[in-house]
Amino acid sequence: MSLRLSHPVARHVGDRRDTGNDPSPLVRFDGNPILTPDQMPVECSAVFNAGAVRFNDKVLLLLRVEDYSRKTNFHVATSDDGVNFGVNPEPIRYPLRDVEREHHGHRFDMRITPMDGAFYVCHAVWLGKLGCSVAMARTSDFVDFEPVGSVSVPSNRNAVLFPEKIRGLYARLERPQDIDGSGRMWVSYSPDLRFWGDSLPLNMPITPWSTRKSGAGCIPIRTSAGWLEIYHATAMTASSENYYLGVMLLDLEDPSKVIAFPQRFILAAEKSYECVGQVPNVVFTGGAVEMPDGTLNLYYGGADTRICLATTTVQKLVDFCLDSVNCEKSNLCGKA
Ligand code: BMA
Repeated sequence: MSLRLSHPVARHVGDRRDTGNDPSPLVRFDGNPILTPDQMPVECSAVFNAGAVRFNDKVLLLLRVEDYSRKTNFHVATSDDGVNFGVNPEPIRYPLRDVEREHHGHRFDMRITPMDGAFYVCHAVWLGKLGCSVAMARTSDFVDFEPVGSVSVPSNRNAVLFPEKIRGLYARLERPQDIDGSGRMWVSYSPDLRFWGDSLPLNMPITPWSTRKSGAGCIPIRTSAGWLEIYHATAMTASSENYYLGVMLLDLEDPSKVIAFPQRFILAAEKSYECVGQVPNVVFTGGAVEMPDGTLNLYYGGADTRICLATTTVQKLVDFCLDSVNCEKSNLCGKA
C-alpha cells in the first residue's frame, strides 16, 4: 500500500529559506556583518543595536559598544554608502542624571528621532535593583547630548519617539515590562517631552513568534497608509528566547490602532552572525535610513555582538502590510 500525500509537504519541511520561498520583503546584505568588534577603533567585545539616522548627507549610526568589563559607551559611526562606516574613537558626551549615578545606571539601545531641527534620542536605563526605565536626550551635533527630563518609572525597556506631534502632542511607543520579563507595546503622549501619559496599549495580535514580548524598533515612518513600524518580538523555544522582526501599520491619528498586521515575521535569526554570539538567536533593530535611491537600509544587531544590514523599500513594506489586510478579507491567510 502506498502512502499518498495531498500536498508536497516534505519538499518544504526545513528548507523554506534555502528554496527561495521566503516571502519577506527584507533582504540581508551579502557582506554581513557590516561592523564587528575587531573592526572598531576601540577595544570592545561587542558592537550592536545602533540607532540610525541621516545626518549631514551621511548615514549616522549611534553604536552600543561594550568593553571587556561590559561597560557601555556610545560611539558615532558615519558612512556615505550606508555600508562602509568610519567610527569616532571618542564616545559621545552625555552627562549622567543624579538618579542614574545613584543607581549605577547603564544605558542601552539608542533610537534617534529628527524633529524640529534637532535630534532626540530615546534609550533604556538599567537602574540596578530598581529595574529598567527609559530616558531621552537632545543633540544637534552628535558630540554633546543634553538630558531631556528625568527617567521614566520602571519597568520600561524601550521608547521610540514619533517624528512629529500627533493631535498636538508628542508621542512615543514604549514597552513596559511585566514582572516575568514579558511586555507589549503602548503609546504615550506628552505636551513637552517630559511628562508622559494618556497611555494606551496597541491592539496588536499575538503571533506564535511574539508570545513573550514585542517592542518598538525603528522610528515610525509616516506613509499615506499609516505609520509604518518595524518592531521586534520574541518567543521562547526549548533552547532560547528567539528574536524576530515584524512590520505593521498604525493609524496616523491614533497609533494605538493597528490597521494592518502581517502574521509573518520579516526577519528571524538564522545566519551564524545572528545565532552565535553574546546572546544567541537575536535580531534587534534600532533604526532604518532611506537612501537617495529609495532603498531602506535597516540596521540590526546580530546576537548582541555585531551590526548587520538588510534592505527593502518603504513601498515594499507597506505593500506587505496591506497584502495582509487583503489576505484577511479574502480569508486566504495561512492557506498559501
Ligand atoms: C533586550 C534588550 C536588547 C537585547 C535583547 C537580546 O531585552 O536588552 O538590547 O538585544 O534583549 O539580548
